[in-house]
Amino acid sequence: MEEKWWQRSVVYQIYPRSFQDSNGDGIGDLVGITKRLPYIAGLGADVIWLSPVYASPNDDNGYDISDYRAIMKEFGTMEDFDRMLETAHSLGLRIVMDLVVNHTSDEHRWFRESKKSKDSPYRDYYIWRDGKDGAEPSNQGSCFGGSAWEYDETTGQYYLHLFSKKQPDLNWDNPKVRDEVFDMMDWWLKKGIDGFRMDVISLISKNQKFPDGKVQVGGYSSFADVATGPHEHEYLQEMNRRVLSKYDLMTVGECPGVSPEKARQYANLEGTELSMIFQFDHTSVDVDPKLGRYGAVVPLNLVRLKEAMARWENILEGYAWNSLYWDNHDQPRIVSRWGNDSEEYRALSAKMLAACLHMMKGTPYVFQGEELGMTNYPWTSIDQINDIESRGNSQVLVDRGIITEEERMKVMRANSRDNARTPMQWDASPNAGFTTGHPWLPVNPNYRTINAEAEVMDPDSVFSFYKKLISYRKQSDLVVHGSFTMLEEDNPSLFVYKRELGDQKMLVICNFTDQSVEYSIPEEFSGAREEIDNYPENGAEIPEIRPYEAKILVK
Ligand code: ISL
Ligand code: CA
Repeated sequence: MEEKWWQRSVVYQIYPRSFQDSNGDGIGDLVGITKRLPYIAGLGADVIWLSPVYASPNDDNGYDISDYRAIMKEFGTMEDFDRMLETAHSLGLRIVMDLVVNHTSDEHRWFRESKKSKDSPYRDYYIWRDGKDGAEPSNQGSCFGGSAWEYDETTGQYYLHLFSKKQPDLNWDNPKVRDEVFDMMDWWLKKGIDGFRMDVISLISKNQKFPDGKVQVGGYSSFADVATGPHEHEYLQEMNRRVLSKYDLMTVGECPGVSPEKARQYANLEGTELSMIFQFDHTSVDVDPKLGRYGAVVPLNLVRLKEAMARWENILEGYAWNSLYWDNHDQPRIVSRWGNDSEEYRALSAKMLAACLHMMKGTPYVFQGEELGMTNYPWTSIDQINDIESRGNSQVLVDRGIITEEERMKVMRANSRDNARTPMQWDASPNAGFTTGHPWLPVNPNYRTINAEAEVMDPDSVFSFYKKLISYRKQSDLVVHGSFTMLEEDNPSLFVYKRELGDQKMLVICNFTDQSVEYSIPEEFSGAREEIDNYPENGAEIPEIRPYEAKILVK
């Protein structure tokens, strides 16, 4: 099969609110992004995934859209957008927009019309139901805590919202909704954008009978019980036929609840649906199965992580293209999560994690600040947290007496989505050079030592190591197309894998612990040359793998 440009690309995700403020209001904006594009090009990434910049009342920071064809006021104007896109293209950077069409904002015109009466032409754009015995139509819970149904007095019915009550779910079974969405996508594509990252796209088709599901710790059943089918492939193929196939795009679907077997269809190599998808198996390995992400902090079990990563590589091979990520705006910072953010090991472990991910098969994603080894924030009070998901879900658990306030803050420090959302650390000046005003979310106090200005200059920095990995990957057919084999599956400390293409071979060895680990390399790699190592000098030699060491050998 012919290579697609996005198979050799590395994607850099921007969370616009926290990237770069240009006018001192404490909120990142498009003019700020435009100014920083050369930094991204300098890293070597060639695609930008831009989290939502559309008009929004910001109940969920832009994932609640009130007008798909307008720019959020705080972020700037459509002229700013056009200039940003043009500048990006002139630097060789492509821009992929976030497409949030499982739901809109309740302030979107369609929903305001839909609410007015049962015979509104927009009524069936959303999902309305009568109550059952004076209560919600079913026991489905919202992802942000509480019921997924909200009662509306105007017509005495409930509407479905899998996320906040300000994010009513669109009814994709209505062909008019699909027409509207496809028109809007086409409108953006005509402007010259290079693709879409599709928010929770695996949830667009629901079992509209809404049977009650098994009650979870928050008191409601999971959205997954009703929101995975039966028409999602039909709708994506229609989208592909009517819109995507007319352009040369990269598309990536965010797909909670989707198995690698199903991903073979979503991201099939024939290209009838999406280029690739984001999976959640590996990010779930440290989530407590009963208490969930906001009920407990669970240490990493490396064997489980390897199992999840290998399963996706193996099952997709020959059928679909994989995506590779540790971080995004919904996840805590990877160096604090599965590395070690102490002064001694922060940089080393951040580099080890990078090497581990970037030499695997698939398109790697870097979330802003990950390339600097930015860390979680030391939250001390719930009042500092803005994120609707971690606030809402942890509040339910506190109210139900499942966790204490103290445990709640421990969970926030480990797992809150706001860990990823603190402002980008550009330099050692006040507020890390993010804003001259008051930042909307606090800047991590470690910005004086961890910042882009310092790291870009330093050949041994986390930034320089990412740059090295990215440029290595770009020129290596072995890394882009080689087969993947996990080795040492049961080793609790080392993540080891092999890549092969023709007579070329690569061995990647990563130590996830702060102890030295003995390891003898397989015979087929004897005499292999060391391509990349995250330790500055070559002290110890195999069979000793030093704390958080990453070694890449090629033969
Ligand atoms: O899996 C998660 C971590 O607990 C969730 O944050 C999950 O990623 C999310 O619920 C789905 O994500 C997307 O849709 C949401 C939005 O809040 C997220 O920021 C977005 O990435 C609703 O649009
Ligand atoms: Ca601003």
